[in-house]
Amino acid sequence: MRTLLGATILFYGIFASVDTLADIPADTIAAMWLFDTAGVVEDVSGHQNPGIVNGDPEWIDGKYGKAILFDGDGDNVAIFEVTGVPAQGAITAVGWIKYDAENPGGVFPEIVTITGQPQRDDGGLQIIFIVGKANVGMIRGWGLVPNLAAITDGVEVGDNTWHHIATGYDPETEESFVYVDGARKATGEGDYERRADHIFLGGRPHEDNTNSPYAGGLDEVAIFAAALSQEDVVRTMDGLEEVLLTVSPAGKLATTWARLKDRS
Ligand SMILES: [Ca+2]
Ligand SMILES: [Ca+2]
Repeated sequence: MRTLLGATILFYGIFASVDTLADIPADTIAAMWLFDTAGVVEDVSGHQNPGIVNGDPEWIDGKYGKAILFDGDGDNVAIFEVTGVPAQGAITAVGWIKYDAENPGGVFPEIVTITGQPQRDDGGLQIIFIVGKANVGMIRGWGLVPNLAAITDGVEVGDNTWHHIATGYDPETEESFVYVDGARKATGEGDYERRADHIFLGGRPHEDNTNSPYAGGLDEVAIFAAALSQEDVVRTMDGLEEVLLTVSPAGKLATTWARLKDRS
């Protein structure tokens, strides 16, 4: 009987620790765009980071609900005067991408870009971008001081099906990281301190821009002021709305409001 009781305590102990590992604190959700309403890019995180839609992106069937489809020619989403997204310390960006490696857009298509100004030479930072038409990575301090990078090598993501990407930086290990479909595929070293004034989705909207346009689908993008564990990354793959409903009363209000507006 004593042995059975011990086993029971051990059993619950294991479950409790797994549950703790998978916790995403609500106050670390800095921005969340679900793309479920055509023509509109709302931030359902509870922060005020709505997107301005430039060009003529389409809304397609997404991984969850609808998704935005950039054509690589003048399409992007601009978020100005960003609130809640850290310029230093822990950060993670997640999102679902769907693109054809034969036509990903520009030379270095950027999917989620966090920066000071739209131009690259102010020491802006980029999170989630495509390298060599098929690999994904993240880099910070683009331009004169590219002091942090993690890029996958030989990971197939350009097969025109949905893939989940998570990139970020963990100050405790001083490592940047890239997860593809829930598995860690690249790690980089280094620290960073950059600006987080604006965010661009699908490339940056400045003139003569041939490098950064992204051609492809994008769904369920969120930025966390935290270095998500692998368990947390996997959890976001089950749907961001579920994450939001579970952890954030403010987010719950925001999504409810968005749905009410959809009906009207
Ligand atoms: Ca969606
Ligand atoms: Ca276009």
